[in-house]
Amino acid sequence: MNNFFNANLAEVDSIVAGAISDETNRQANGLELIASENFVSEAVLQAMGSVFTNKYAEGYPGKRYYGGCEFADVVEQLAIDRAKEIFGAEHANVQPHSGAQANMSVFLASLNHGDKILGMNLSHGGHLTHGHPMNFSGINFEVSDYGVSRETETIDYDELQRIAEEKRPKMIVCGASAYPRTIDFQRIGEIARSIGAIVMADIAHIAGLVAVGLHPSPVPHCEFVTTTTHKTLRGPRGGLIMCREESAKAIDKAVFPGVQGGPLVHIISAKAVAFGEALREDFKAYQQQVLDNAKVLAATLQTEGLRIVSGGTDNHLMLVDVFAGGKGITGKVAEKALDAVHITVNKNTIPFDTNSPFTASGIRLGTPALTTRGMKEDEMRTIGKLIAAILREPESEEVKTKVKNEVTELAAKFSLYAHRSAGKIGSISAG
Ligand code: DSN
Repeated sequence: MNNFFNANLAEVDSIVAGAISDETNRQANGLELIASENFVSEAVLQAMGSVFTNKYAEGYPGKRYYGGCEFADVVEQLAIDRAKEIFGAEHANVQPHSGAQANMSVFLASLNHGDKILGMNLSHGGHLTHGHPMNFSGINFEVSDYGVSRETETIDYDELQRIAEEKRPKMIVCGASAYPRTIDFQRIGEIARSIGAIVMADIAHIAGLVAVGLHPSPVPHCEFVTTTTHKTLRGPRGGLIMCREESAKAIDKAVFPGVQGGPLVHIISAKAVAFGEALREDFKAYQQQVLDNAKVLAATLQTEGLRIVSGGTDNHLMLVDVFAGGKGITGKVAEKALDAVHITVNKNTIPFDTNSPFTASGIRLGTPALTTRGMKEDEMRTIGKLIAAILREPESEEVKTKVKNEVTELAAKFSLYAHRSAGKIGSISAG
């Protein structure tokens, strides 16, 4: 039995250990530009891989359905207190396993089956859980949508006001997965109040920027604020809900027992660590660099002749129109061509796209992960040129070889989880 507790993963399961090792190397050797991804600290990784995974703790700190929760209470209360401090929220629930479950819990707490909601169109940058017909939100509620204007490719708030007055939703859902511009939460809050609706702001993408005041906060203007914890916020994969004191009980009841059973205490402990990191002064400098890097990357791509949706970016991401009305390549081809040289991005529809979501006219690029590695403006200029070279000649073996070599050289200068590299996974003992 001793071996059960002491053996390294590599000895117990070489296939899984091998895949983890390969993934560690893939992350280290490539350039990660998926806007929703990031690299957590070793401290966050250790908390995630801790013995808290063994613990059931249904309920909330001080009110559990299981014995032995005293240390689970410590980490959950810490995560709650830190989340409230970061965002200036009256109440926080740190148990949602994901952003989707956070959103589902808000809907359960505040809507009835068949109620009307108004969410941002997915192909204009919204999210599946904001009312897509295939998602629980679209299946259970009557959905209308708003989007961006054709001219500016930014949210058309006058049109949003008009739709809200016409449709009279009970809830307006704002926040986005692929929107490069500042969101005017104050204006959306005013629109909602003018028709007696409530607002849920899903800040999954921009949470890190909001945390340090580099994007206006929705907290004063919206009844509910949800986020994932693993994007710009740079924590473990998971969700978080914030609300006013008056909705605290309803939210806690909706998360458990409404949507979930036992919380993932190991993940909650890692959320506490990440929130502690977000309260440090250097987190603000990190988020500022994320923004600076995004601006330089977008400008470089524009100089290289690519069209950036809405003409630029105010946040950590940008949408590049690679299709250019048929003169370029599809997002699908672009994603594959960049993947081949170890630049990881995702294809993405652009507003008023004529291609399907599976083909798409654009790619979405974000700077949070590369910024965590320590890359700055100079690297962004280099990467912008490399991306443009591939998009110009996606079939050229000569260009691919040259770019791949440059990617490898650049990645090697910014080490990532070096001590977790091949062959050492099973020997990580901390946690
Ligand atoms: N899948 C996430 C993203 O990439 O933006 C949103 O949930």
